[in-house]
Amino acid sequence: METFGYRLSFGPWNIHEGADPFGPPVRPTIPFDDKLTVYKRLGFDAVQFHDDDAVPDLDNKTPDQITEEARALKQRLDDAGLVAEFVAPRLWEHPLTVDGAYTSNDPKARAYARDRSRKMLDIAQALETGLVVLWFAREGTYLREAKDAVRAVDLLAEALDDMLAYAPDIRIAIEPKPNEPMDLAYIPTIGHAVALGAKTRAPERCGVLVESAHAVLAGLDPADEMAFGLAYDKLWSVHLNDQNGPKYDQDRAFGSVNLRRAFDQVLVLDDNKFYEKGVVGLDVKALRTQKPGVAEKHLINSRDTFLWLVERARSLDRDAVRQCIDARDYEALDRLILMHLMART
Ligand code: 3MF
Ligand code: MG
Repeated sequence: METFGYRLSFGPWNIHEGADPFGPPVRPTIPFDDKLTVYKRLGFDAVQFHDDDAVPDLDNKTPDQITEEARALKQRLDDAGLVAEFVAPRLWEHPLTVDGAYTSNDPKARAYARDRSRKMLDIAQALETGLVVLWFAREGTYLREAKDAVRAVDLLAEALDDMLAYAPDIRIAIEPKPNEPMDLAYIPTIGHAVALGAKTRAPERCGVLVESAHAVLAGLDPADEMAFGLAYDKLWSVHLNDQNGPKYDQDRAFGSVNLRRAFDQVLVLDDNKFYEKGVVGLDVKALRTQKPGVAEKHLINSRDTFLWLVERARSLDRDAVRQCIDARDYEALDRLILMHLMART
């Protein structure tokens, strides 16, 4: 498959059972080992992990056990010709994290978050990936008065500092999201994420991951969020997907809601040589209606849409674009882009 120099990844959570807040699973669980066989078959090179995707039940394991299991997984990835793109701590399911992890008002919860993050870093090191991702999940509130929002930023910076000191070779990419599961999150946009990194002991090792749907939920354009990260040389990963309006996080197949918005993301990534900088992750979920046995199509479709849009970006007539811009004829530019996307001349 022609991938135009890009490496592609997804996480095991992107093959899932289809449960939602109002209904149970609609597809059987696929064992992790079976999921691993999907990657190469569909042309993907890299796996994104939560810490407990890599080492299940890690809260009940010793550091030695965790490292041993992660090393065994590294061997299986090698055998399958795969690499780990990143590891992320799952800090939103344990009873102690009910009111947040790093920003919880409860010092016991904050200690748990620190220890769990260190275990996550041990796993990242055993899997030999230099990148970890922080999606802050419950680091926010339902009530503004329930937590101190100034202190929360300091607590987040302290948590980052602890990870940066514990693992001196690791880079951290913050994946912002404005809401869900919390009403309001403390680090809602790429600007906030870049600024938080700057507050740490090692800003050069702090970057960002843009998820398309999260930008749309924030009322922002995903391509501009990527552009902001690129301008600071901080865009280290992306979660491409799509999102119909500012509703719940839908993780729709890339380009399936707004093809032009998808094209604009590919354009900014490709024009800025993202293929030399990071892996393209697809954080997409199958529609709940999808039957077992055909529940990989969201990955295939997202992959193909991404690659076709790379082709569309590279074949765009840049002289014609320039002429429209020079003439300030944006109506003509609008038409040019739509005709190009529809492959009409
Ligand atoms: C939530 C997400 C997460 C993160 C993942 C890795 C479950 O909206 O997008 O996916 O991407 O936790 O950090
Ligand atoms: Mg994501």
